[in-house]
Amino acid sequence: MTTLQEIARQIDAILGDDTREIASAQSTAALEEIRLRVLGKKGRLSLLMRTMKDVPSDERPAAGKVANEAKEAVLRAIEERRAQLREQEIAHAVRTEGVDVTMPGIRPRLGALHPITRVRRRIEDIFLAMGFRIELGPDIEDEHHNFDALNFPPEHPARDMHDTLYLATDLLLRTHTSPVQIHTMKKYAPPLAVIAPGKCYRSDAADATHSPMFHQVEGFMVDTNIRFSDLKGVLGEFVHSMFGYDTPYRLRPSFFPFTEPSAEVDILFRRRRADGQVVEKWLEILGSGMIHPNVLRNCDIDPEKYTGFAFGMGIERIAMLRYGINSMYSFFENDVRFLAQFV
Ligand code: 2U9
Repeated sequence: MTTLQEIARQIDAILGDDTREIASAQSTAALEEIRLRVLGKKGRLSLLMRTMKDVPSDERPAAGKVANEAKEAVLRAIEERRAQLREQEIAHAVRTEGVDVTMPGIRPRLGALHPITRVRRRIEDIFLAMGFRIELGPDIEDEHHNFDALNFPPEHPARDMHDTLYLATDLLLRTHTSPVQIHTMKKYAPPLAVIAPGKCYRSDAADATHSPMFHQVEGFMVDTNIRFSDLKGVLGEFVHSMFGYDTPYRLRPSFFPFTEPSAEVDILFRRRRADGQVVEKWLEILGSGMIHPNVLRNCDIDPEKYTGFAFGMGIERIAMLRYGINSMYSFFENDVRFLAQFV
């Protein structure tokens, strides 16, 4: 016969031994071992619970209560110790892994936009402000969109393999962004005011002023009554926004197959030499003209009803003038010492 007294004595022994062991356990694994030894299937307390049926029935409720309280006490002690151990582990990690949350961070090196991207966006902003919109097109074109529709005669030297990169018969890398404007005029009816920025390709060896891949922004405006004075007004506003309102510019007669009459735009460029003397020079920055009637016709626009002007510029050239860069190589070498100056 087991008595309440006997149960209570055994529980005292369990609590005495095990809570001491729990309090001094050195790891969570050791804690788990103790828990199993006491509360596991064959644990001391579990075995004791099984002797309850031998306790006289009038003492059984009290014996059960004592046993349950003992179980709670053991679990509480384990949880307490587990929390202590966790805190110690963190304190130890902070000490040995040398994490000092008060230390200043390492400043990451900032990336920056490529100077060609910066200048392209600046050009885009100026024309967007004047009501133009942006159209893009593929880098690969056919002869019709790159040459024929633009009024290039069949024997024009630009069509030569020496000047144009052909991928196959009648498949080439566009030599200017003009094909975008052909696509646009065929797709939409006037009035139109569009710029076409993008990459262009020519069969040129790389040197300080040439690159087989370069960037252009071309643009055009077509409506009833578009006149040469509209061309001059728009391009004058562009020159002033880009290079400053005190920059003198001039239009000089020129020739392009796709415009008639044609004009090149020069700006008066001022530069202070190392010896302090200011030198002034007229520099060509873009080409322009009234769109040739043949080009309008090729896009199913009636040249008797509509007129328009067009212009084109090399982004590299504008960037070189704006930043005082003297070689095209700088744009494509990707030397971080050069690029980091534009952050
Ligand atoms: C269409 C009709 C007309 C675009 C134009 C120029 C003059 C020009 C050069 C500047 C330097 C190319 O990058 S560069 O080598 N461009 O001089 N471009 S008028 O005229 C067009 C375009 C499309 C349908």
